[in-house]
Amino acid sequence: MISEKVLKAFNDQINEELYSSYLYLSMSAYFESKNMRGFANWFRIQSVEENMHAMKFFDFVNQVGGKVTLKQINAPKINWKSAMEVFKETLAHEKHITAQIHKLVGIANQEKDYASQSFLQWFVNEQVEEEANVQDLIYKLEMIGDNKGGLYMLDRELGARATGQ
Ligand code: OFO
Repeated sequence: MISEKVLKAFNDQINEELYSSYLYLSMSAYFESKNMRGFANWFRIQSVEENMHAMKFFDFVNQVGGKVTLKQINAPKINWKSAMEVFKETLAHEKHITAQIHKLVGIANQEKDYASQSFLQWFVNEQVEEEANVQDLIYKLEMIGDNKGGLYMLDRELGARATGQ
């Protein structure tokens, strides 16, 4: 049985993950409006993955006998100045999520909740990968600078991303 403290923190995290999904979908819409379909594809898949993260918490809470309580999802930002700005905000957002996951681990430790500690390890590892992937794309965008050909090539690369990558 999950403690009230862990349950509240996990329900809050479901909202964080759903907001992440909404934010990345908004970024996808922004790139669609700029006809940058590869970038739009990358963020659309990112959005689906965040929804899956929310569902992992959803399923876990149910499995351990807790009650999922959904809350309002805040409206995301809708406009950015450049692809670089989008990715810098994505990295900042992922760092925020990493900090939240680490807080959850701390709460699970305090509560001596071993099942939740084990469950959260997947997210700890996932965050390392997510931050590294976004940082890598920022380095590529830095290299590209104002070179439109480079941006076109990156758009093609991101267009090839399929679910689960
Ligand atoms: Fe982008 O990460 Fe969820 O947890």
